[in-house]
Amino acid sequence: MKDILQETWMIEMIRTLTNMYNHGWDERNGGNVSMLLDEGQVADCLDTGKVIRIIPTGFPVPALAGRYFLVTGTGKYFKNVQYAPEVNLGIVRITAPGDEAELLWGFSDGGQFTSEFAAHMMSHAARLEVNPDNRIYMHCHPTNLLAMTYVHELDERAFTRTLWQMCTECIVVYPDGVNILPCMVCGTNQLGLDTAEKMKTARLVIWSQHGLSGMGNTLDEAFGLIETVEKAAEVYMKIAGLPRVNTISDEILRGLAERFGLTPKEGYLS
Ligand code: 2HA
Ligand code: ZN
Repeated sequence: MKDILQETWMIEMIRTLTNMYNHGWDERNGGNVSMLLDEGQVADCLDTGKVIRIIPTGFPVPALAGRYFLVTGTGKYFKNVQYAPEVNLGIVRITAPGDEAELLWGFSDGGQFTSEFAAHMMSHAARLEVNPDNRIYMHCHPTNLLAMTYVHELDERAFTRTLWQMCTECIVVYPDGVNILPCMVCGTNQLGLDTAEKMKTARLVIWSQHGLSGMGNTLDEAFGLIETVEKAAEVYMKIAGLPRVNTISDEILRGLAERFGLTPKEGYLS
């Protein structure tokens, strides 16, 4: 058996969570991340027949039956993960009806997965249908993006266009734009269902007055999406109260997309 704490994916998860904390995106117990693992990755380090305990999920996701996830714990602080990964993280396998999770490693203080597990699992199931290579769901509370949801209209097209106009990199990194949900009670199955629906058409979903979730094939991809949105939101918050003299034209935005062989969200450029 290999040492699970020395596996590349585990090291990358811990470094990414630490980095998210250091970016100020995950105050206190804010934020949560899950990573879909192959059975082989888990079996290299753990006896997959040895279930520590069963944790009910409170919703069925039959599409994920038998799938393995490394996920952050509820109430846990990202800043502490690097010092105690086995307390703050867990590896679970979704059971056949998809409404329970078998704990195989971690949450060693008796804890359980994030309160946003519904949004994670439902979004993984939805996103895998459009992209079978998706592995990551990442949620956090970036300051400028949050601020922007208080002062910018929440129309998805308008919000996306504003972000795209904040630096030339944006349309290249997220040509599908950002989808937006209104302010809702967090940790609910309804928020999970609505987030999953929004994740079918974009890899970024804003929860107004709460935060941002990104999905991707790798931790770097999900992190990079969030980082690029947050940079744009920071520029917006610096200029929002000032007279706007210049902008990035739709012609340039279209040119950027063409240059990188990308298709911007239909109808978002005029
Ligand atoms: O895990 O971020 O959305 C704490 C949260 C809830
Ligand atoms: Zn949150």
